[in-house]
Amino acid sequence: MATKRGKLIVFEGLDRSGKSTQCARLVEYLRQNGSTDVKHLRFPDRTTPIGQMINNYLAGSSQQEDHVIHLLFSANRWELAQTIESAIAGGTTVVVDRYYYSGCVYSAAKQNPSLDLAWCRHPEIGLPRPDICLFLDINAEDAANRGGYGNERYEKQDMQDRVRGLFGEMRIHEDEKDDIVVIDAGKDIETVEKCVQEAVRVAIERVDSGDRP
Ligand code: Z5A
Ligand code: MG
Repeated sequence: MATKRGKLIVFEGLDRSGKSTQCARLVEYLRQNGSTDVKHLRFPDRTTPIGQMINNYLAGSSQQEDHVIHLLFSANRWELAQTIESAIAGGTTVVVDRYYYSGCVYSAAKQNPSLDLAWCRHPEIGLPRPDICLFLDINAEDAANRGGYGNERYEKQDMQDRVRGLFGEMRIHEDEKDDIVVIDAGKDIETVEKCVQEAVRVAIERVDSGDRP
């Protein structure tokens, strides 16, 4: 029998929505209960030379022009595109903490007139398409209850408010809406985890039954 292809599962959402927490839990769950290998990635991948430039920018120790840093974030995904494709083709499921959705909304939130969502989406075209993007949705009050922001460049309230609005636009966009499942991330960690597992189960079945190429 032919090996089933792996799936590409993406976590997205605002800061402190619980992406890294749920990503790690899902990887563990799939490793224990799934029948495939699982690869865990996160973007930005700060370990590559491009990722180190991004890290320095986020930490505030270097400056980058808005379009340049946008393209570096995108390049950081393209660096791993072939790895993701090969893993999936070989039957390994890939779980990713942030993807091009973050890439688009954080850049567009800067309000640079020549850096709107459409411009930001362009360099991401052709990246492996997620089988599901789990959007962890949290309101401002619940997010605030999870503690203050860190010291990185985008961790400011006005930026986060614009990011929230742009994520809202992206979630309903014609090109994205079929891939996105919204999860109420304001619930406790275990409840969110169960919702994630159920949404992933449905997505995996859809791929395996041929409903999604
Ligand atoms: N960025 C960009 O501009 N362009 C791009 O292309 C990409 C990213 C990919 C760094 O990202 C920055 O890069 C980010 C976007 C920009 N800027 N900002 N702002 P990052 O992924 O490295 O950011 P992070 O440090 O991982 O933080 P985060 O993603 O904001 O957090 P999170 O992963 O969503 O949350 P968490 O670490 O899982 O949980 C946060 C806390 O809440 C923690 O104490 C948990 O224990 C707690 N938690 C989690 N879930 C719950 C529930 N359900 N209830 C109560 N408490 C909870
Ligand atoms: Mg995180």
